Amino acid sequence: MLGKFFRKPESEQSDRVPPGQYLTKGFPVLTYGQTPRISTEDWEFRVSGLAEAKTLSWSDFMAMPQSEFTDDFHCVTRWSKLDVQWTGIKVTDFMKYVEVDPKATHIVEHCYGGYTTNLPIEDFVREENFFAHTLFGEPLAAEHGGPMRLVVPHLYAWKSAKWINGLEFLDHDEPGFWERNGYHRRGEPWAEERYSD
Ligand SMILES: Nc1nc2c(c(=O)[nH]1)N[C@H]1C(S)=C(S)[C@@H](COP(=O)(O)O)O[C@H]1N2
Ligand SMILES: [Mo]
Repeated sequence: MLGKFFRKPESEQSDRVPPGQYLTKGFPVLTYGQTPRISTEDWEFRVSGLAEAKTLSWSDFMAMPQSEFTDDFHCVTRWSKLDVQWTGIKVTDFMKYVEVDPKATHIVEHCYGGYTTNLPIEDFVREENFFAHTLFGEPLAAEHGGPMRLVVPHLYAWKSAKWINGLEFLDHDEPGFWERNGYHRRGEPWAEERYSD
C-alpha cells in the first residue's frame, strides 16, 4: 500500500499554518489575569473618542444582522487552530450603527478586566472581522471571551479582544496591553510579526 507512505495527510492544512506555528486540536484558553463573568443583561458596549458617543446593549447587538464564520485562529505563542466556527456580527454591519469622525485613523478595543489592544481602522473595518457570541453552536464560554469578543482572523489572536466592552476611535496609534509589553504593533502571522525589536 503506497498510500501509507505517500499520502500527504496534512498538506492541505499545512498551507494554512503560518510559519513557526503548530496545529492544536483543542482550543487552548489564553488569558492574562482573571476571567470576567458578565451576564448579557449587564453587558454594555461603549463607543468613545472620535465618534458619536454611544452605549449599546446586548439587545442592540442581537438586533443587528447575524452571520456565521469559519476561520483559522493563530496565537503568537505558536498554536493555531483551524476551522473555528463562530456566529456573530460583522464589523462592517456594526459600523452602520456608528458615526465616526473622518479624522479617526486607529481604534483601541476595550474589555471588561482592563485588557486593551489597538488596530489601524483598515485592519478593523474588514469584511472578515466580527463580534462573536457563539462558538461551535454554543453560547461563547466566559473563558473564550463570552458573552462577546472580537475576532480579527488575519492577525495574531491577541488582537481578538475577549469580553469586549468598547471601542475608542483615535487620530493616532495607541499601543494596547501586549503592544506596550513587547508584542508587535500589527501582528501579521504570515510575516511573523510577533514581537517589537
Ligand atoms: N480581554 C482579553 N482578551 C484577550 C486576551 C486576554 O488576555 N484578555 N488574550 C488574547 C490572546 S493572547 C489570545 S491568543 C486570545 C486567546 O483566545 P482564547 O482564550 O479564546 O483561545 O485572546 C486574546 N484576547
Ligand atoms: Mo495569544
